[in-house]
Amino acid sequence: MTKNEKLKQWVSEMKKICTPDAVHWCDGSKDEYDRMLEIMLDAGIAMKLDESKRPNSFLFRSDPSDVARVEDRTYVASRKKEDVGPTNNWVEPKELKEKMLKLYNGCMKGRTMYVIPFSMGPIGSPISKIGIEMTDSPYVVANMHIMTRVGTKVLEALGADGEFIPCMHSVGKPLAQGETDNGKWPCAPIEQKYISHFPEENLIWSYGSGYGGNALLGKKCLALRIASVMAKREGWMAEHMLILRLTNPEGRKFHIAAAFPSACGKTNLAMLQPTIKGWKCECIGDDIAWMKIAPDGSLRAINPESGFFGVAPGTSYESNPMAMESIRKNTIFTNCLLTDDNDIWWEGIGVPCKHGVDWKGKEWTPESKEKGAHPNARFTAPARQCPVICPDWENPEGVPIDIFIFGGRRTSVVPLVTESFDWDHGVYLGATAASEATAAALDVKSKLRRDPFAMLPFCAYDMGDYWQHWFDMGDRLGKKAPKIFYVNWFRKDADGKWLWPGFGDNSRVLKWMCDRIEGKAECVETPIGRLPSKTSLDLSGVKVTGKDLEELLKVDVQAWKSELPEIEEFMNQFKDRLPERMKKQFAKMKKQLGG
Ligand code: SAT
Ligand code: MN
Repeated sequence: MTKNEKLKQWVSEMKKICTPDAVHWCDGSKDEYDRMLEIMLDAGIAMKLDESKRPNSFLFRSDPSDVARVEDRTYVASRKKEDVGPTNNWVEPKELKEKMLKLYNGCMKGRTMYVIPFSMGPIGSPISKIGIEMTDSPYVVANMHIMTRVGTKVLEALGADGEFIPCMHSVGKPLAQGETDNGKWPCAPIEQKYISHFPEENLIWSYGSGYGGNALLGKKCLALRIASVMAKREGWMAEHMLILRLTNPEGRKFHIAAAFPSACGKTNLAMLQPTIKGWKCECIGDDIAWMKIAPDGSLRAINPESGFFGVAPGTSYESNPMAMESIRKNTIFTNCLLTDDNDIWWEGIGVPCKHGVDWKGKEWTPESKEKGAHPNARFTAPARQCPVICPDWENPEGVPIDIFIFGGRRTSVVPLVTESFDWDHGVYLGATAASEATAAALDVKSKLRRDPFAMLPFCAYDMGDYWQHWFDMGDRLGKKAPKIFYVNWFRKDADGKWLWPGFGDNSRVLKWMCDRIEGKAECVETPIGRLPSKTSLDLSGVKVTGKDLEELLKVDVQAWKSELPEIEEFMNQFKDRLPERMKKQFAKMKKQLGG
């Protein structure tokens, strides 16, 4: 238990509303984790995988309606509508609470309410924050054990009057007397799902979904949405970024933070193994970066998480061997296919599967019309299991960021890599980032989606104000500001063939960035930014033809020009919150493209 009166009061208040059969304070022990899985095995919603192939690992099948984040059921409630801007679903806080309280009323009947004290970031780091999640889902407890630092040690750090971020969660499926889940993943129908944020009081209320970012509230809800507002208020940065360390043959360390929309190969890049001699790459985080300006003026980053919640399909020993190694044991799989020998499988895992049970629980063969694994099937694995986890990944001081990368999945137009002219231009590149659709969000259908800083679904205040925050951070960082680059690994030629080998060979592009910082690599000035000169990219030992390279580094001025009206329209939606400096960047770009 805790000495924190505010916490005690909140727990007893929610207990009265949700009426669980019992309350359990999570201690974060291995015993507790094992008990959660036992409960779910008994309820028939977890399956134990073969112990010799996949030690201590389990498979879950969610309800087919509960497989991803639901952006149109995600709300940001603030007193003034204009504070959330046009990219968030606004609701008046009182109205939303009234609606949700009706749902929370008695919602935990027949279940246990778990109180999960968790730390985002190493306990005691000046950049970390404490959250408390209350949930009726043992699946959430087990996943939070992996994804965050959970338990008694967090309550100790919180003390009697420490600050915490309350995160309320229920799957929204009370049980009648004697009823059990009986093999059915509990959740509420879509129109009853609410993923709600109250940034003015640092509060999260989630109802009706048991899956991923809707339910593991430390991740997208706290570490991005609530943290984005806190960061703006307090002068730091909460970003949707992987963090990695690249060490060159001379032993100089570079730290890179990179933002890509979900399912753009971010986890692959985070665990990249360089194909160039003498370069070493280590992973610090694969999804979120929290960054503060240190007393020495450098920008220091931590990974607030302690696990990977990665997209399974497409992950293989070829695309991401380090992720494959990370999930060999102690891993929770969700919505993967179950093989006949009790292991998991998914499309793109790199080995064939002749027969199994698909993510919906139906018999599956390669002839089946439907996919064996859901495209957004996931693994939850402890970060420490990654063979290339950086020895400094839990350093409470964080690592100093040298380079920011933005990017997206574009089969045309956008070249392999672009260096920004300066900080403001880099902010423009981040703000205009775009990608072709992802499977991580249920309800996003359009083909090309502008996703500024990969934060579109996660920035819980006006996007224009967020861009201004980036400009302000640049001013404060001055000469110590990281250099900003834009990449696109996904270019295809006219026949639909990939132009760039990707994966480990992406290290060649990262090397160019590091060499640019050291003044060792040449560039050519183009209207859209600085690109590698033909000979400055290290292509030793890789098969990229001269023609393909030319295409990868081509700036098609007409194509760029033709995207300007759409960019302008996108920016204009932020009206008077659109920073003057962003308007200036747009005007400059237009002029440079001769438009
Ligand atoms: O399900 S999550 O929102 O946590 C994963 C993702 O969208 O990247
Ligand atoms: Mn993500």
